[in-house]
Amino acid sequence: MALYAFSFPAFIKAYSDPPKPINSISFHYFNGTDLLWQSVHKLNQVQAKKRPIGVCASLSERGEYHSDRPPTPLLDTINYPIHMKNLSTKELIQLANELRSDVIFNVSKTGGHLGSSLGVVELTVALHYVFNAPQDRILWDVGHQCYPHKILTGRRDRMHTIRQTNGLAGFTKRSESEYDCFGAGHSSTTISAGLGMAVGRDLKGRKNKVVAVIGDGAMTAGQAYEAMNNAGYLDSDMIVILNDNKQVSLPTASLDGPIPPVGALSSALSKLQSNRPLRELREVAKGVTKQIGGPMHELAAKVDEYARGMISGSGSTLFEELGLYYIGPVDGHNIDDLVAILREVKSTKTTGPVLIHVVTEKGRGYPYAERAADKYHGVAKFDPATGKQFKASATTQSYTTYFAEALIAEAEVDKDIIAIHAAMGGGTGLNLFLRRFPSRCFDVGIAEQHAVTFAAGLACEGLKPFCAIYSSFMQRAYDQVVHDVDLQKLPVRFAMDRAGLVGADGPTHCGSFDVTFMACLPNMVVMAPSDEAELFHMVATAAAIDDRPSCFRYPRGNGVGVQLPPGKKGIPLEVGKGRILVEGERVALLGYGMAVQKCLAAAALVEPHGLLLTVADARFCKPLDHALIRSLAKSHDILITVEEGSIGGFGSHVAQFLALDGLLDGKLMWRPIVLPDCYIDHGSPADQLAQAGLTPAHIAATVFNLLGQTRAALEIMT
Ligand SMILES: Cc1ncc(C[n+]2csc(CCOP(=O)(O)OP(=O)(O)O)c2C)c(N)n1
Repeated sequence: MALYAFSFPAFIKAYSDPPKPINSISFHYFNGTDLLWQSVHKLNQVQAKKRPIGVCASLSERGEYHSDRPPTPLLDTINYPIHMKNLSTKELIQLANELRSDVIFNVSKTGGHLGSSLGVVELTVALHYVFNAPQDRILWDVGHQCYPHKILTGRRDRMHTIRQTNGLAGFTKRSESEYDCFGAGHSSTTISAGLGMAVGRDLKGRKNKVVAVIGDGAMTAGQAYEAMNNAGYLDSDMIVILNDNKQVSLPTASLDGPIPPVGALSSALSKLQSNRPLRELREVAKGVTKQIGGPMHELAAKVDEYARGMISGSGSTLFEELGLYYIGPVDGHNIDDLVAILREVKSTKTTGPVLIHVVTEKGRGYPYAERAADKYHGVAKFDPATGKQFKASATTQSYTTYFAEALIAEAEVDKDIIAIHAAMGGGTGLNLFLRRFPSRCFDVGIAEQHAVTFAAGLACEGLKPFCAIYSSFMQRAYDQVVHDVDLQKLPVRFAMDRAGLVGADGPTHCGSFDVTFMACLPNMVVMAPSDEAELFHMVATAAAIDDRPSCFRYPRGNGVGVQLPPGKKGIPLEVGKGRILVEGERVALLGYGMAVQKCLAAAALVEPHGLLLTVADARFCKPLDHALIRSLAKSHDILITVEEGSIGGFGSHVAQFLALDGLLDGKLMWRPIVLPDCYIDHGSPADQLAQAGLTPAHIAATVFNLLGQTRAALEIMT
């Protein structure tokens, strides 16, 4: 780390240089001529378009929003960052305003992540103005705030397809654009990846910059600290931008309005912003800078204020302790300041890792988002003029809500039940639990690993922890599940929401692997409800299992409409016992979890063909119901297992048992239907199911094929 990074002469030189004309952008670190050619081509494009002079103010600037597409005369001339390079500060501000209007209009038509994108509009403009992506690497943590970045990097004309089948992804995605230098969806990865890129650059002898933008929420995860610790040690040049908007957890954490951000980091950041002695120090720095005199002094003061404001003394920050040079806090909506700081950091040689603390407001510039408790973090389609979202009304509640209700019912009668989530109070439904039992609900921040071991500790003390973590986020805490929970046979209960395909969020959020990675653990009870009533019973079952860990998975979406148990209180199931739902002949469909519903629908599809199928609900993957499987295998010619999970899950456990029990040595035909061995892109749930081959029609076609009725199989698929 080099604390001389902001020496005055360097600064004055950097700032007294006029903005570089486009044709002087340095290409010396380009690989080959392709990129150079592309950039020259883009340059020609922008020169060919005449930029309107005195363009009218955007709606965003005037604070007005209409249902129609807003005028964006300046943004219309910008297809790639290179088209921005000659803009004045005033034009950059206008560009930001138009960009904001464009994001709002686009998201109003598609739904998606809005609040976080609005918060980084100015930052995105400043970054793409100062740095030269894609050669300079700009990484967006989580990637949910990248809509302005997508618009400025050649994807504006496809923003109306975002999160839809065959459309743009809702997060950054390497295969989508060279400007998305790192794919995301799960949080807190950018400092690690950025550091890898910085070290890779050094090893290859390149000179490009690496900028990782990470939110204060994402900064709560251990990986971010692991990366900063290593960055401070390796001392490679990279820039970390901490986007501090005071929302650490998803804003739905509480039903009763905003709550203070969880975690000590957040209060430390607040202190950094309000610390009086440090403010005075900055004033001193400003005074010193003024002695330079001349027209530059005000700008110099501004930069120096930021650059020196937090330096050392008793104000040495956590980041500096870790070896990052801290600059901040910077107003993240002030383009002038952002550009000045970024330019300065960019032009300084060998700084080591630098952290720029940028303060922004989530939902910024869209009054409806700013006012909303959730800042319109994720929205359905809406009318930009009124902010009113068009949410489809449903006759049943989400599985998430049923889970919360079931857990509340258990907690009413068992004071030892504790709920834990990792910054996902709304997503897991535990905001409902928090309201009922404020002292028994823990939001640990985006820290799934910690959540699991924290739960293990609670279990050691005789409490009954329920860890509610999305299936895909559970991946991050796997060693904790194995080493801290399963190995010690601690009764931690894992409620895994968003199991199976998840639609618009795509493969990063798809819950494909949980059955596979949970059911291979020796002590774990692994179960999956086939409907919402079963979910109530499985919550009760998990509460009752107090001598070993247990888990259950349930999907995104709403219940199927079955009757709920009396008093909405589940009854513990016999562990390891499945059930037969329909008695048929020749063919048995053995479903796991929600796939049971598809088995029932498939049975209904083949019934008109004179086939009555047996449909069974396995309920448990571990322990398996050996008696049920043996009986199905012996009394049917064909046994098909169906699950919305990866290879290696329920079907594999059934196959293992069938083989060892000798049941595959005779006439039985066994077929597994699982998710295909590939990642399924974002899209509508129906499209995803079809792509996965997991619709009732696919199951029915499998039955027909195995029975030799190939024409019927073809017909049912058309
Ligand atoms: C590992 C992981 N856990 C949980 C989430 C869900 N999640 C998405 S955004 C978010 C909050 C991120 O906060 P922050 O980084 O401050 O960004 P902001 O939304 O405030 O802009 C969370 C918890 C995730 N993406 N990844």
